[in-house]
Amino acid sequence: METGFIIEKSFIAKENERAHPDLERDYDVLGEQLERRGIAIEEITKKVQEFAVAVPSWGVGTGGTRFARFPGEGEPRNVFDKLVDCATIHQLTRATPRVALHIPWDKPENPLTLRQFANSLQIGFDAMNSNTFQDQPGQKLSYKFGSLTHTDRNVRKQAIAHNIECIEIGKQIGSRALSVWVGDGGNFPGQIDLRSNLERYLESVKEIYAALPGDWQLFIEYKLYEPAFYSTVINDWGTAHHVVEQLGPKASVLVDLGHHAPNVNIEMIVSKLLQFGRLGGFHFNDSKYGDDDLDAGSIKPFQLFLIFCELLQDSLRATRQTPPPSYMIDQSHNVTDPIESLMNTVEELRRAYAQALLVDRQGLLSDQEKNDAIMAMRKLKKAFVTEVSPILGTARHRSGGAIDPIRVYRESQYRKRKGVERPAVNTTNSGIV
Ligand SMILES: [Mn+2]
Repeated sequence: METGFIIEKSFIAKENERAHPDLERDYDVLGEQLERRGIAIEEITKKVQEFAVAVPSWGVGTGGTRFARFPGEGEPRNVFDKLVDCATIHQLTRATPRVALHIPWDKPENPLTLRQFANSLQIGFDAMNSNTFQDQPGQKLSYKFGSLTHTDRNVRKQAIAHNIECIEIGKQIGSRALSVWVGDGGNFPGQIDLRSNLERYLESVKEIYAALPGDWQLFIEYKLYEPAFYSTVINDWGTAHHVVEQLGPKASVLVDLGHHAPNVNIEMIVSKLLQFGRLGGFHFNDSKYGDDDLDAGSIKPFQLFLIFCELLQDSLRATRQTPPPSYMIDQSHNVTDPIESLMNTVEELRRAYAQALLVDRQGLLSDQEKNDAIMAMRKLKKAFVTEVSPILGTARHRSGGAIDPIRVYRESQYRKRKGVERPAVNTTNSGIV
């Protein structure tokens, strides 16, 4: 399998040489400022270097809306092309060593060939994502009126079998988790008996759980609405929590940041799921109105920071959740170059994490004990407004990545070259439409 154009290490090194003197100065100044606050910058940088997040294979193609999709230049035509794009993101950011696959969009003819190809690119695989929210060509029964919850047992059986197939493929490529999200629900009051709908779901998902290998995790993703506009079977974290409790220790709740009503306090949900030991992981993205799937931190960076504060707080506890939550991105890119958007998101996630690391925890605890609301809030704000970019650039540089990934990506002409290598095809199934 050919990779086509790949950005040379020497090219990144040359670009870094140009950016390094300024970065070093900024890093030294920030180091001094943090030292006055009793924070060792080196420790923060090391932790940031270790922060990793999985990229979604479906995120490297241009997405679309209910209205249209505007394909970009040099889009990946198949799963191999997608892996090359994902590996490029990891090469420049050094933060995305794993790719989450979506079946059947990425269904490999030979999983072992795919695994070897990924190995050659020095990336691995994250969670498998099943799809029973659309019909595939040649599929026997339709999911128009549901999948795992369908009133017809044969449709449910087909959807269960598909999820088990995802596990089987995942086992061969080295994945350790299955994420299940269903679009099942109703558009009209009365269309669905809400209670028996959830009962059927539980019956189905128990069969999937039974097929899960011992060292695998099952992530249950909830969503308030869409594609169904009136009711959804797993509509919120409470329902998802009930489901994972029914299933067993290998099941946990997946929080997709876009799957809530506007203004919901997501950091509070995160705190609770951690407390219950049931936070499986995240699908990071951002939104203004609904499940907009915009780049993380683009609309509500403070919320993202507060979520990382909760994650960090749990990780410091003796009773912290094990295993720790999995970090994944789930975005759709309609007006940007998907590779740039994903690198932008990776940077914003590391930024929120670095800012959370700067919170004066002892001071905050003491403010909380004294019920000093204003000082407690100001401690969070102080960490949030710290410009941590020099830490992010230094972390990438030390790990062999680019100081400025988007700049290096643009300078390399990667997209243009892929445009030549990958003539547009009409059958692309990348992106969520
Ligand atoms: Mn998601």
